Amino acid sequence: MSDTLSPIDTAKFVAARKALDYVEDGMKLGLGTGSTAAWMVRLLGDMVREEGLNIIGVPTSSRTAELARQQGIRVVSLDEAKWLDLTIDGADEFDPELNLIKGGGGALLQEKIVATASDQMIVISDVSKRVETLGHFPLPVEVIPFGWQTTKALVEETLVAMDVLGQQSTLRMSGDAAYVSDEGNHIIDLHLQRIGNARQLALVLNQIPGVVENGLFIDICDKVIIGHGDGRVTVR
Ligand code: ABF
Repeated sequence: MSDTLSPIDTAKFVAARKALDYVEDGMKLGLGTGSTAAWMVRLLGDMVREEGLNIIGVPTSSRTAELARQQGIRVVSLDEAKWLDLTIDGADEFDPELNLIKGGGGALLQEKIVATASDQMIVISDVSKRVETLGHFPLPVEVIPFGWQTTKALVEETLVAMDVLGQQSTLRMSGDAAYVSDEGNHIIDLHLQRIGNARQLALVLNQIPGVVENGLFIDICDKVIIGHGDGRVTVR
């Protein structure tokens, strides 16, 4: 199947396929969001249908919930599942310590809650997302709509106080309107270029009233499966 794909899609596909080596019958799985995670959900659906695996899936977005149901995967809420064996999700960037930026797809809040409620989190990624230092990809911050401009200003002030490079921030749009997440919130993207102390920034951002969550995933990811355009896979 990967023969007909572009190099980038081949990389995503092979990473997603490799992740299924870690799936066992009877597992409760967190199902990520994004194009790489969508490959994983489709391939998991094949496994469930062909091998009769008993898998319970907790999706990280309404998009993934719909796809998983279409694939015949049993979908339950996190509250029903309570705790998960494994979450498999994509990312926007990962560094050598396996810290991540996530949320480019707008689902960071549910993604972080689900990954944190899992014994293990595996990220599936094409090789282009590997970086030495996080921050080139804009860092998403989910904020409640009430007073979002004030929250945005406070976030910018905080970045200045922390001396984080490139303090520009933008409200994420969907056409002419502000993007609205599955939880009814907006997203502010921080264009930082380089995040020197991601752990500290993640903590400080979440102290600002109006901020619900940020896209820095620190000490959450256990393993990254990296797909390459030539079909090779490496595991970190
Ligand atoms: C989700 O989808 C996100 O956290 C990340 O923003 C995005 C990655 O998308 P893709 O797999 O399409 O590159 O995993």
